[in-house]
Amino acid sequence: GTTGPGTPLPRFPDGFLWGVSTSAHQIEGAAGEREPSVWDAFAAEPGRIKDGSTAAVACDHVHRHREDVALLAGLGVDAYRFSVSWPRAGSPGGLDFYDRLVDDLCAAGVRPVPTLFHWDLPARLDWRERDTAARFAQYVSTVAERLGDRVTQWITLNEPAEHTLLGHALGVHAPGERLLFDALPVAHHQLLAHGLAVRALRAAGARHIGVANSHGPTWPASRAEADVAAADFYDMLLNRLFADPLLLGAYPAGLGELMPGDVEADLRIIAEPLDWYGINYYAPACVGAPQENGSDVGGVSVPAELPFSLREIEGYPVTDFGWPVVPEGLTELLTGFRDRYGDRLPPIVVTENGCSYEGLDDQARIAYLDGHLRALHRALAAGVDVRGYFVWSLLDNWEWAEGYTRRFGLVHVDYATQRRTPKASYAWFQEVLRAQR
Ligand code: GBH
Repeated sequence: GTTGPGTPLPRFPDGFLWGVSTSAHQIEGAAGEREPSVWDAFAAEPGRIKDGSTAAVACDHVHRHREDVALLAGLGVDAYRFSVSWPRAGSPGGLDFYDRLVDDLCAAGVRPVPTLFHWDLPARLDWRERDTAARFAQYVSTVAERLGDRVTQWITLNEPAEHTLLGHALGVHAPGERLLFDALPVAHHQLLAHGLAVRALRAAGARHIGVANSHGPTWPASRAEADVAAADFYDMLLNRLFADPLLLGAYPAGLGELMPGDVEADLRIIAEPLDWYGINYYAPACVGAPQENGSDVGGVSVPAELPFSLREIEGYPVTDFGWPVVPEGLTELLTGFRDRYGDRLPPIVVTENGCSYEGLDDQARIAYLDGHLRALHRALAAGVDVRGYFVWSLLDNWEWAEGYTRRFGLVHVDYATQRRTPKASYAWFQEVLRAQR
């Protein structure tokens, strides 16, 4: 054939940014050296985490970051997307760790790309409170003052959509609230926090500011009117609710009225211009009308009282997590974004893409990444301005409610010994990067 892992990938544009991603709570450990986050409290509740584990140690990255930076340098990536833990940054000496990490990355020739919030809210705070947005901006200023002399590229939030849906509406992530539609203020406050953070970063002289939003095409379960309507509703909640305010300065019709505060004034803050727009893509969602018993797909159970249900996507291979492998969904997503947002859309960076498979000889991960890079290239060929691609993830890590049972890394981690072993996919990606130079 002419495609697939056997044939070389097409050439990506000069200056295309190649990277890998992680997040603080999932790799850092050293939980005793920071204040508690909502995830510490959540994981301590029996039955919340599949294997009963916590992220207290995780990959012990805080004490092993030198080794992990060496893995990044060996891989040959241009950039490393990590997150700053707000609970650590707020603890005495907490920013010293990021200071060292950034120094080590710069010394290794790897561009640091910090995300300022990746779900690990300090346990004393609550996104239902408007004030959390202002506190976030203060924390962001502190980080920018400390790291801004070496960090040029920033990400405000990771996936406020998933944090709202999974953490506050459905209760399968921290803080474990099941507010259903009463979770909408949580979305608004995160978006407001994003806008205030953009202002704080600009005030500190930052350029190259973006966000990392979770997006995917929404496929209706059938052509039946009820399924099409449910899919459109889901698309509004997961995609447009988070992209429209940032890119168009408006909520999708009907949602603004449900948000707290002076929404028009807030939207002017939320729509602060961005230098680039980050998209995390894993798979499309297949959505149909509500079902009598709700739905349970891909680790997310949706109760019957919501006006949609998630369905399995048939006819595609699935990862160990059960998520379908649909590379063309990435092309569809990227071209769809260009079509919807037109010249309001800044350059796109794919800030996460990856899959969970067991094993060191992870040919299925190679096939997944290869297929998605070709799909991204098709979007480039169709004229979408995509400037970079980050694999999720550098290391196997603590996969939230799934604990240590899902392995997304290019590098295997033996949690008993903390030994890191590069997988076949690490060598493959290294070769891809070499060939693109
Ligand atoms: C990201 O969330 C997170 O940013 C990251 O921390 C996490 O480790 C990583 O992904 C892997 O989970 O409909 O069956 O195809 C991703 C949120 C929610 C995206 C479920 C994919 C599809 C499930 N994901 N979704 S399915």
